[in-house]
Amino acid sequence: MADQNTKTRGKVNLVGLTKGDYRGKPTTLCQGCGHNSISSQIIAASYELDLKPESIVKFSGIGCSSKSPAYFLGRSFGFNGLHGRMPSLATGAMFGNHHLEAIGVSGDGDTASIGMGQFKHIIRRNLPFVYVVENNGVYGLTKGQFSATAESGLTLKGHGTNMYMPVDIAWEAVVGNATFVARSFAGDPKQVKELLKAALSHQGIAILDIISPCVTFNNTDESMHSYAWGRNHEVALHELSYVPPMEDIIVDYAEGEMIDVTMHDGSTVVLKKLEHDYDPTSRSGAIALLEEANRKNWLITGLIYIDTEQPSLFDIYNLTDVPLNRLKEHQMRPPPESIDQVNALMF
Ligand SMILES: Cc1ncc(C[n+]2csc(CCOP(=O)(O)OP(=O)(O)O)c2C)c(N)n1
Ligand code: SF4
Ligand SMILES: [Mg+2]
Repeated sequence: MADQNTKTRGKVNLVGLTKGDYRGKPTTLCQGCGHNSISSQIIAASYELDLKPESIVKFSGIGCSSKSPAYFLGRSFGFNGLHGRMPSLATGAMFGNHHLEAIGVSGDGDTASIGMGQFKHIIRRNLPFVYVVENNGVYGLTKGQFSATAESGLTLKGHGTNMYMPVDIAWEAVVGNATFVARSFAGDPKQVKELLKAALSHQGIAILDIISPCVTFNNTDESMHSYAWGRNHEVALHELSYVPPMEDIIVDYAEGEMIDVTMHDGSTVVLKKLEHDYDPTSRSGAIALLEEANRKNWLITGLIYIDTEQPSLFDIYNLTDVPLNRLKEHQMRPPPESIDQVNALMF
C-alpha cells in the first residue's frame, strides 16, 4: 500500500507529505524570472526539512517578488502587506505566535528603497525570520525603474543612465548587526536551497540577498543583476551542505579544509573552503570581504556572516507559550494585585 502511495503521490517525507504538497498556485510571473527559481527552492527546502506547511507563515510587501508567496506553500498562512512594511507586519504576527516558522519575500525596491528603515530595525531586533530579498536592481512590477541596488552607470531602455551609487544589502545587514547574512544567485539553485535550509534553522534574523534577474527589464549582459553577469562573476566562498540533526556528517574532504557551524536545532552547516580561506564568524572579515568584492566586481556567494550567540527577540521578551488568539479571557485580564504593582511603580 505504501509503495502504491509512493507511486501515485510521489515520495513522502517524515511528516507524510510529497513535494507537491508544498507547492502553491501556478506562477503569473514572466517565464525565466529569477523569482520563480527561488520559489522552487523554498518548496524543495521546506519539503526536505520535513516542515509542516501549516506551521509556516509567509510575509511579503509589494512587487513581483512580493507576489511570489502565492506560488509556494499553498497550505501555509500568508500575509501580503504594504510596500516596504513587511518587517513590522512579521514582527507583530510573530509576537502573536512565536512557534510558527516565518519566511518573508521582498524585493530590492521593497527592502532597499521604500523599506530601508524597516529592514534595519527588524535586523536590530533579531526576529527569528527568514528574510529573502529577490534582488534584480529594478522595480519589476512598475516596469523597470532603477532601484537602490542598481549599479551606477547602468543604462536601461526607457530609463536612461543610473547616476547613483548602489546600496549593498548584504553589507547593510552585516553592519546593522544581522546574525545570519548570505548572498546567492537564482541561477545557482543548489546553493540557494542549502542556504534556505540553514536560514530556516537559525534562531534569529536570516538575511538572504539573492540576485534574481528580471528577464523583462534588466537582463542585458552588462547589467550586474543579469544571468550572464551572475554566471561569469560568481565567486562562491565555499561549497555548502546542510546536514539535519539526525544525520551523521559524512564528508570526503581532508581535515582542515572545512568549517562546521552548528545551528540552534542541532543541525550542521558544512562549509568546504574553496579558494578563499574564509571564516563566516568574523564580522570585520565579512565587511572587508564585501568591500573587496564591490571594488573587484565579484558576485560573492555563500554564507557571509553568522552569529549563533545573540539572543533573539523571543529570548528578550517573556512571551506566552499559548498563541495570543487562543488565550482565554481570564488569562488575559490581569489580577487587581498586578495593577496595584504597576501603579506603585509609576507613582
Ligand atoms: C507606497 C507605495 N509606493 C509606490 C508603490 C508602487 N510600487 C509598486 S511595486 C514597486 C517596486 C517594486 O520593486 P521591487 O521591490 O524591487 O520588486 P520587483 O517587482 O522588482 O520584484 C513600487 C515602487 C506602491 N505600491 N506603494
Ligand atoms: S517584470 Fe521582471 S521581476 Fe517582474 S515577473 Fe517579469 S521578469 Fe520577473
Ligand atoms: Mg526589484
